[in-house]
Amino acid sequence: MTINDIKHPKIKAWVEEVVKMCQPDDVYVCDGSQAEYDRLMKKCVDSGLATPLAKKPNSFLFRSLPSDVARVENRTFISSKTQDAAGPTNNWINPDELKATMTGLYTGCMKGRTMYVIPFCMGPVGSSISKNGIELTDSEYVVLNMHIMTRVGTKVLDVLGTDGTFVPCLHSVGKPLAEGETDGGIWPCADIENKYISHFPEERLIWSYGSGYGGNALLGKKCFALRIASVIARDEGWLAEHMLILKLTNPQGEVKYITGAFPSACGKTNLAMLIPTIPGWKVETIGDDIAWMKFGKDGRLYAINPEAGFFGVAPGTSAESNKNALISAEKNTIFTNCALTEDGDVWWEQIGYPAKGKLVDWKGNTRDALPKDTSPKGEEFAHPNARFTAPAAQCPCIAPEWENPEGVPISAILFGGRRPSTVPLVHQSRNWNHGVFLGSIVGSEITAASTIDASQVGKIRRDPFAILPFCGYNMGDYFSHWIKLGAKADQDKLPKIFYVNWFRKDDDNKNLPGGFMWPGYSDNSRVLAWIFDRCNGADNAIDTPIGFMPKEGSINTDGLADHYKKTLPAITSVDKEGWLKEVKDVRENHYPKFGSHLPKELVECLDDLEKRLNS
Ligand code: OXD
Ligand code: MN
Repeated sequence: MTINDIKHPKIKAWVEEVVKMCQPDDVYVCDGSQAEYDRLMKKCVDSGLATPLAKKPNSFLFRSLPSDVARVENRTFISSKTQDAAGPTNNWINPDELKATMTGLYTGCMKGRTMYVIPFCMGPVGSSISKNGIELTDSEYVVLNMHIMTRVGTKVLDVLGTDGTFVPCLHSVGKPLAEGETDGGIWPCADIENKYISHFPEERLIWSYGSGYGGNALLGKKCFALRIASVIARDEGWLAEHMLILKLTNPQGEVKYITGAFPSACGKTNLAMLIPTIPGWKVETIGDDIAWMKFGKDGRLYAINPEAGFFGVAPGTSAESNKNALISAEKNTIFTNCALTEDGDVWWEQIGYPAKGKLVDWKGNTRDALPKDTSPKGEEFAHPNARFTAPAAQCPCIAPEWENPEGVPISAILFGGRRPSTVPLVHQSRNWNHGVFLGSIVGSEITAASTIDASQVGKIRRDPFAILPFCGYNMGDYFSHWIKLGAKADQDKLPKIFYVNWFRKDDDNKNLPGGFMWPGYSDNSRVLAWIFDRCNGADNAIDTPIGFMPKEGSINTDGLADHYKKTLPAITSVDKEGWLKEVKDVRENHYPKFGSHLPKELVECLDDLEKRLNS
């Protein structure tokens, strides 16, 4: 297809305007077909950017440059008209100034390359909750990943017709080619100071320049489905959240749907695909990263997964931690920055077995494999943020209704983070506003492993609702939006809200692997079962100063290792001293950041918590 086949005058005009600015050699409109995918992948293989994997059908390995391996939060901007609208937790540049800078960078930036027009849909095509976008990019890698992560092609242009609404998403790797020059098999991108991941919320516009990696470049994901969608959701009265969606079935065959917000690298994908240890229970997956939720006519909150694939972190994914993710990535998968084995497979740290012979590491160097399945920090064979891009439909535990255009009704919302102390295994909020309070204080403790600054160790890095890097507007207003939606809703029909913590530690207890007081992974099903029963009004909780907590004996411990049965009382009781410190930290260090935008309801919850702890 060419530009002239586009029947939507606004899309056509925008594409023409970008062509003038970026000056690509060619323009190609994506149809979303398998033939198109195969052709572009062949182009990447022929140019040396991708390596076919003999051991995994139709799967390929890409290696990026060491300077382009992850999202770049310090180069990510919410360029609303005022800085106040972006809030205290986003980087802000005046939109006129940012556009002028980026127009300079974009001018001629696609010389020597093809510009691809990717019509894509977030959510099932045609669903009333779904939204359409058009990404313009000069990266074949982006087109290939978008094919897996979103619904791409002619069908989207058909739905858009001549005047449908779309979010314009402009992307360039920022590496024009001179006459006759090629990439020579080297991942194209710009230097860090020229990378810009920019959002113009009032215009619902995304401009990304200089990075080819993940969330910086696959603009449907964090940029559209979270940063821009959160603004649209605020204006239209729904929720765009950094949440997994899972389906939980009890031994009697009753079903409940649960969403969960956890900061990056807290095991969201693992929880979404969990294989329960307790007999008769089943977890199926609707989504592993993003949930769009709207109230249905029946007053319940319904969620869809706007994505069509998983962009999962590879290191740490093993048969033990997430067998279903491994099976999802057995074929038709793109691997990025994983290590390559001699027999044409991928390998990464903590895959569950040591590699043999020689490995090509993520930087392209051939080295002898180590006898262990882990490597010293800094010498990893796979980059710690190496990824697999796999079609969701390949997941063995994908729920049959995962593409239901109406979404699924949500019974419970979970919040969690890595908290080695204070926060118990599970507690339930007293009501919706108290749940919003719990979401607002989510965070992870800084450990010696995550900082070189010893004075920071033990402090909490707050990531409210796990959406801090992904909210397109002022986080104080975001809290108010949650409170307002709850106030308008039928209280009995609202999801119940829980705070879970799989990461309590006792480093002195030698029986505990890694010092963790709870085994996590599949055993988290024991907590999910308790939550399920709570949603049915079971008499399985006690009222405590911090909320409802499991009654003694109400968490199923059949088959749980004895040393975890011994730690269970400690992680299911209230650490009063710890919580008083928490209150102080929230009051002095966290809430003041939001100034006058902080809703008074949250301060009331904080005061109430302190009062209960002291009574
Ligand atoms: C992700 C993230 O990549 O949250 O999903 O960082
Ligand atoms: Mn995420």
